[in-house]
Amino acid sequence: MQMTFRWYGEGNDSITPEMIKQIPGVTGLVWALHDKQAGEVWETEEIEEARRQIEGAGFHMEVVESVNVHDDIKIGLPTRDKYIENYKTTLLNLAKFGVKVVTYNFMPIFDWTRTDLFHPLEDGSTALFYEKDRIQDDYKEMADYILNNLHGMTFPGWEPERMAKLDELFEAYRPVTKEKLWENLKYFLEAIMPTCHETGIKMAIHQDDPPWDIFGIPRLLCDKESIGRFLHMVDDEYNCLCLCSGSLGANPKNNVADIVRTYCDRIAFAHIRNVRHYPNGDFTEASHRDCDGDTGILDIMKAYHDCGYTGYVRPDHGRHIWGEACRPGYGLYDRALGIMYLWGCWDMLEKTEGEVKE
Ligand code: DNO
Ligand code: MN
Repeated sequence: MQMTFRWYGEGNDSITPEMIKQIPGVTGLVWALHDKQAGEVWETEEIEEARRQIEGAGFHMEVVESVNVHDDIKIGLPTRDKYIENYKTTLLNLAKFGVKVVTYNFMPIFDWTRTDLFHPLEDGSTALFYEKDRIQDDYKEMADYILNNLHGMTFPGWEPERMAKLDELFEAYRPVTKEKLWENLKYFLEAIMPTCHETGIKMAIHQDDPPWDIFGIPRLLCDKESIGRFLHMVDDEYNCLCLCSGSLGANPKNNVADIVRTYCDRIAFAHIRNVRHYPNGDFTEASHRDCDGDTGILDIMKAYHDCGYTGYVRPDHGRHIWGEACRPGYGLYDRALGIMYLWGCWDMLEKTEGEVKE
């Protein structure tokens, strides 16, 4: 596996590449142009500036997270073709810089969704938390809460410009049934696959987080079956997954290690993190250590190892520990601890591989 770390860029992240350099085994920074709105072309000069920051610090920039998909593509409006053309141009531009994997998601309106960004845990740290009952009611209340707690930081999927038009967005998505959303995803992928072949870039879809419908809007990638449908729908080696253990793991019925084993050859990028469930359907994010949550981190690592996974990996969210003031879920300390846990599992699997048990 190739270890990476998500970095929000100079002036947009309190963590510097020099700090990340001191985490053992991290070779690449997972990056994006965070000022870009969905649908805009990422210009060569802008990518060049990102290269200066990332490669200048000694990291590769092969994984982008995310090039966001414009709502018109998800809704299936006639204007989608223009945005698809822009997407292809962005892929062509990214390929000039050696980008190999582009992560994206197809969640309508909201990206990942939580009701508490700093929920206290027993050990005095805080973590992202989802309270099931609160998501059933007012979407505006939840969006306001999230925006007010980002303390002015940009957060992909929660752009204030989009959040200001929430009613309009909900109205625009009204005719989009789950089946229509599947069709729109297929249309998008079929349109860009030739560019992926031309550039060698794999498209890696992130699962829906949480993996169920929220506020009455459909979500597609939620479990083993829907992931299978997705891969089969556009059966192309460039149509891949960013397999997110924490997103899928929010549903106790998902066996993430089994999903890894089933679709390993189509996983281009792995997000690894741990989630703990409560009997009432709430969940909290937890440390990466297997016994701190219910996601089965050890089984997942074993599954990747058994499959001979050579793709990219990153710790996904971390808790907020040691008083670090950071983006929700994206501090330095707990993600660095997470990486060391993942390496610990992996190194031991490597060492014991092939050893005959007495
Ligand atoms: C959350 C992330 C997601 C992910 C997007 C991919 O922290 O895992 O926001 O980046 O869904 O497009
Ligand atoms: Mn993720």
